[in-house]
Amino acid sequence: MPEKSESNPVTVHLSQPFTDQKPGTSGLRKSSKQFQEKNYLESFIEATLRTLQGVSGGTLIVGGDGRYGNLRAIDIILRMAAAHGVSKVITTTNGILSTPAASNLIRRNNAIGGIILSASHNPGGENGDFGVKINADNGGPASESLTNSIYSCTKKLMNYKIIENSTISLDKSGTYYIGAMIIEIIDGVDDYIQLMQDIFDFDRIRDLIKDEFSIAFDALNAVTGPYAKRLFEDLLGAPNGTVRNGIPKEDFGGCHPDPNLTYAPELSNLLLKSKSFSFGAACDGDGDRNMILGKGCFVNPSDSLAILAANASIVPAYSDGLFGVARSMPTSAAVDVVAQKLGIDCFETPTGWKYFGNLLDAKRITICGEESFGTGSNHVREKDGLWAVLFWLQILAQKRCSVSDLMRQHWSEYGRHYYSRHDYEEIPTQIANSVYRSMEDRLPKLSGESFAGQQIRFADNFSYKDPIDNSITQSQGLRIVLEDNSRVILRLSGTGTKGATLRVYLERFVHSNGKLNQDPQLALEDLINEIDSLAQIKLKTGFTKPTVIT
Ligand code: VG1
Ligand code: CO
Repeated sequence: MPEKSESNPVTVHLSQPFTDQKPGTSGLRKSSKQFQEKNYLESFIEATLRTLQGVSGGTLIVGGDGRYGNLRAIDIILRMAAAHGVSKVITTTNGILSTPAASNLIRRNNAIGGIILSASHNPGGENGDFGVKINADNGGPASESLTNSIYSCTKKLMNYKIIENSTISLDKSGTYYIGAMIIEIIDGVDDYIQLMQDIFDFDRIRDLIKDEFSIAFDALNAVTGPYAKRLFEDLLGAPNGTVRNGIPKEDFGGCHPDPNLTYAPELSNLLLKSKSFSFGAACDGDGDRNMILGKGCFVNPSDSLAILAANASIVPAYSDGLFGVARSMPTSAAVDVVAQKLGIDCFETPTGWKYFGNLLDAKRITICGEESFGTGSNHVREKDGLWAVLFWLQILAQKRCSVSDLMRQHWSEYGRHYYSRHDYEEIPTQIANSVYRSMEDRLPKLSGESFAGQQIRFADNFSYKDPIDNSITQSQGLRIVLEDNSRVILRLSGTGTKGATLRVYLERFVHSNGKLNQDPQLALEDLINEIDSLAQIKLKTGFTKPTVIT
């Protein structure tokens, strides 16, 4: 084992503090170019290490989704962590660590937190995006108060501490030192696979796959490739080649690692057009999102959450029942109906996984999810793409039916929440703000007005009171709710890096005895048209149609 080295930290002085570093969704997400700028990453890491509790003497988890900038960032973080007296950093071979796997490592090792290098579903590479996600000691995304404290720190930061040390190669596992700090390089896949084996019945899934149930998984050249190969091909007996685009690449092979019908066209065509497989799935850049497809059938993420909740007793880890469930506000109420039938609580939170943390920690919920292809449970404190895929396979292994049959059975029992999200990406920020603000201004006057042939029951800007710590979060999205509980919601994205992204969420419930097999765009057509004429989205933005329709 290499000896402890004698290295003293050096202090690097900055000519001015950074101002452009307001962290968004639990971290900092900017262009790769911005992160390559002198002292930029270092300043944010310094502020993080000054703000996190227990840094001196603590253990930290570090890894990323393999995108351009990952290895450089890990090198800098290791040397800065050593300068700040961290006692141990656990990182992974080649720096590959998915977000849910990082969450698991934080929890298993009683770490003070984690630093995950990823801009999630944003494209990577020199011309793409990079990001630093900060996770707390419960394994979940940093709370708003933590990111705000980090931000305040960056604003007055005039220097940072780092140890000059040659770069430690992450090629293979082993133990190293920088100064007195231990660096443990482990295989980032092992602990995660173990966790999945503790939750699911692998034998049953293996039997399903053996019986000519064909699956295709698309890792989109991002972090889940090595995890998926181990799971599906090595352990569950799926043939070689089941995992497509399975080697993480720095630029994700030029693709946009966002698992939806627009950005995962190869897989979508295989399942929806040529109908070549019984089951298809994809995950995003850092492995926390999932898209589920059946032969000729796309599963809307809001429906996916409802189906997981309704069938949770099939999975060994949840066979004793669920404490409760939660969904983000724009997610459809399909899971609410399931919760009602199960007689458990259903919570409605703002967008972003961090809002589920308190409910999970307090054992008020077991399963939760978002319409943005995110589902997860109390096994970690992040959404978990591969966990969701295994959950689906476990249900299908038990029910032995097709994905589309399962969907139909679900709707005929619970009714169907027709749902769609329309994204308008890269709108000039000023225009997006003006669309949003003018709608916000009109909200108080909308109650009682007519909208798509109904009366508006209420219109507001969603605010949330956390049931555990009573903290209040305001302005989380404009909602228009109609008499029959149909909803139209408008939000501005917090994760984009170019211009602004406007999201329009549309939902309408149809009872189990109603029309259950329409195309969602048709079932929602009047809501789609009405919100466009009310908010004048196309007129003001010049877009003729949304960039992405889910
Ligand atoms: C989006 C999603 C949100 C998700 C967030 C982080 O945020 O809508 O549901 O939690 O991304 O996902 P926004 O503000 O762009 O709508 V990930 O996969 O980047 O951690
Ligand atoms: Co992600």
